[in-house]
Amino acid sequence: MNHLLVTGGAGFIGSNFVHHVLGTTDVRVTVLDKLTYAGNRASLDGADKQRLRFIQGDICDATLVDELVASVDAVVHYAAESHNDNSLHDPSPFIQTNIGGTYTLLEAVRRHNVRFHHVSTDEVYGDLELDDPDRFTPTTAYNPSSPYSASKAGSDHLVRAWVRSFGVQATVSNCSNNYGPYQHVEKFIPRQITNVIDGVRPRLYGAGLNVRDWIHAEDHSSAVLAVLTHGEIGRTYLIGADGEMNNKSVVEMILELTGQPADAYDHVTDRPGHDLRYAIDSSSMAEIGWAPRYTSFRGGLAQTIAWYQEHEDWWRPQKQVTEANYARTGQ
Ligand code: NAD
Ligand code: TDX
Repeated sequence: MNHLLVTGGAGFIGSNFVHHVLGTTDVRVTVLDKLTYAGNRASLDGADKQRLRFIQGDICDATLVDELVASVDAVVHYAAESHNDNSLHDPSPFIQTNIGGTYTLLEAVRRHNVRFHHVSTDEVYGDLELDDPDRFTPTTAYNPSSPYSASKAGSDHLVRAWVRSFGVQATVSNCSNNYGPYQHVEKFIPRQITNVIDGVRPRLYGAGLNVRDWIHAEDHSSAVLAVLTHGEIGRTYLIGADGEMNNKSVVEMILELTGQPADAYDHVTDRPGHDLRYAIDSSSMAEIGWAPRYTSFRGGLAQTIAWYQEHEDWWRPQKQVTEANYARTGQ
């Protein structure tokens, strides 16, 4: 593989992946990104300009997608509307981009017989009880809760159908919650870190007992590259790093690492339909020789806090509008 098309490469996980690929391989990368509110061209600053081409455009634009897909060896598909809370207020762009955009890409890779990797989420499986000994596996039944997770589930099903019906050379990965640099301040961890920087108390939805299975975005990137190079066509891989923690504990750790009192947070209105717990069995990744490098969540979180403290110019322009949106729902 010499040349990758990375959709959503100016978003959080996509930009981490582009830096990872350019930093660890000789591969050339073309990024296709619409630069929605969630995309930021500055997230690609510092990347090797000789091997990176940036195209601002929509994955639903069939003509543009066809032209770009025809020029690469493989597509890694990150572009999506990604925030659950937004999907509860206006599901429409989630259906357009996550389902319509994935369909447009699948038709192009089918025409040009190009390898495709679809990046998805563990949220397609719904949620687990707090005391359930089980974790999600590649055979867990789909049971999405929100418009976001339902649209990602729909896109996963399209990929599987295009593999089976048309022989498209595709793999799928479903990953747990990511944290790390370049994550939009609407998301849980960067929202709380930047609140603390601004002297505002962190906001926990409901009792804060919901559990997420945290993985550093750098580990997600190495995992996707491993699936792209060693994955079996047609298979689904579950990516996780044994990082289960409830939201209250995460907030308390942020407060502790920033020298604040451990109880300096507020409980706010819960998210409707809020998934209780996600947990990933990542043995499908061990099979292809992948393991996470960030085995200490505390260490990765401390590094992430430092990144936000040092990159205020990157997140500051988004902060006020994001908080104004949350204020409308009392969150
Ligand atoms: P993000 O919202 O930070 O970035 C999404 C990117 O896609 C943005 O740059 C945006 O401009 C771009 N985009 C949106 N609509 C587009 C369109 N129509 N055409 C072209 N570009 C478009 O999202 P993220 O958190 O980086 O998530 C990336 C992918 O990883 C998504 O598919 C998401 O479902 C998946 N995922 C995310 C997580 C997580 O914890 N954030 C976990 C598992 C899987
Ligand atoms: O202010 C907050 N307070 C709070 O308690 C916010 C923004 C969130 N939360 C809670 C809700 C969740 O239980 O924190 C948890 C994490 O919330 P999000 O960052 O919105 O992530 P989540 O809904 O779990 O989804 C994320 O992981 C899976 C990504 O946004 C998805 O794109 C990915 O598929």
